[in-house]
Amino acid sequence: MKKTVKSLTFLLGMLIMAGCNQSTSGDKNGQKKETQEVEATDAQIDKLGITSIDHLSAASKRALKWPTDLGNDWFIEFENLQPLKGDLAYEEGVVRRDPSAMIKHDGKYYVWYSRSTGLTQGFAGDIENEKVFPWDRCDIWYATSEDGWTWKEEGPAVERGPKGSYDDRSVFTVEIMEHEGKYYLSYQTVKSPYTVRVKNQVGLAWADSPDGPWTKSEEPILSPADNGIWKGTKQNRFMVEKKGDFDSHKVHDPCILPYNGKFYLYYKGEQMGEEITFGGRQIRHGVAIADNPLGPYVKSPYNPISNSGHEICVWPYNGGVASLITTDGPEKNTIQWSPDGINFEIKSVLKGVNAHAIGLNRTADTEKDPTEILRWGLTHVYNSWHYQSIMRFSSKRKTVHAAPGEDSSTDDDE
Ligand code: AAL
Repeated sequence: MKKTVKSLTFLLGMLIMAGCNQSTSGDKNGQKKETQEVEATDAQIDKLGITSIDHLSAASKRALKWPTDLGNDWFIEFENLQPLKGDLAYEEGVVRRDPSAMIKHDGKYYVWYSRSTGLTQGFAGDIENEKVFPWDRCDIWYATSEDGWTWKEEGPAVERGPKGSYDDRSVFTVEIMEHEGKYYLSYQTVKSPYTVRVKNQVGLAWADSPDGPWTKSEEPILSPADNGIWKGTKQNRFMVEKKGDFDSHKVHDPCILPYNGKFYLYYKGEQMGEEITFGGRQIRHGVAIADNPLGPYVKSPYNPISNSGHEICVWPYNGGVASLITTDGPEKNTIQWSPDGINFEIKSVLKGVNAHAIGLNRTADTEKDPTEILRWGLTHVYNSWHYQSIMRFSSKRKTVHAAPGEDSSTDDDE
């Protein structure tokens, strides 16, 4: 049975509105009053453990808006990270980070990643000759493995371009797409000098074999929105006249998925004048869509398609696209799913995500379980600010919370 509850709330300042059929009026003290009708079934009230439907707290009103058909199908826990063996074991003096997804070819897993050497000096010194970030002065290298544990570093796949080209300073944070027997690497690019206001773009390279040789796009395939305006000329990325779109400064973490006969390039946007909000850094995701893997990629008018997140981690599931949202924003540590690759809703809220910059295992059977692709894969850790190494993550489904020896069945077999 559905119950309708009328509650009168006095409002001061900002109000998070819950329920439907709301009407607001002012009273003689100048306070705002709101009469709201909240609909709830007996089963919902029982499940949520609500004491009195006539006295709904703000939290209970929010809880009553949660979808009623959500189980724990998308709820997982990440396990401890494990080090890799062979050439991808941690090596002092070398940065190996931001692994791509893994694909399998001739019985071997393949992974691509950002690789550089040497200390990071930051922005205070001689940026023309020094290294400003661990991901500065990178090339894209690749490695292969039979078991996903012991890796052989095969060498560079895509290197920085000649002086003056859009990718002359760093090529990094790469993803792989295999489609109809061809291979596509999408990656971030920076042109020298690497100032804090430098725009970051996305490049593409393609090959007939995962071992290359790779042909690079002559121009970037994606660039930041050009509607932000810096304030002054000081190298300060927080000072703006106008922020512009969510991706007015950087387009990052590209990942192309073949989807619905088209190619969906998911990416992270960074905005000029980035702020720290109540959920942390102001980071959001967008998508650009092409008819052909080589582009042109056209940004969706629905961007941004997330209000949180960091590195892109997306996979196909049940005719739609799933996305693990980590690190930044009020919806971090959630798994979301969209039926159309654009309109994402939260499916689970995780305790934490012990894996960043995830390289998914694209050989997983994504339809077996919504989170099957997260059972194991690659990630990176900061061994120090200067050096990072690639690690292996794993996760498991969590469906019950029981003490050792406790009967956790829900069938009444007495
Ligand atoms: C990562 C990614 C991008 C950034 C840097 C290297 O977390 O978002 O790749 O540029 O950090």
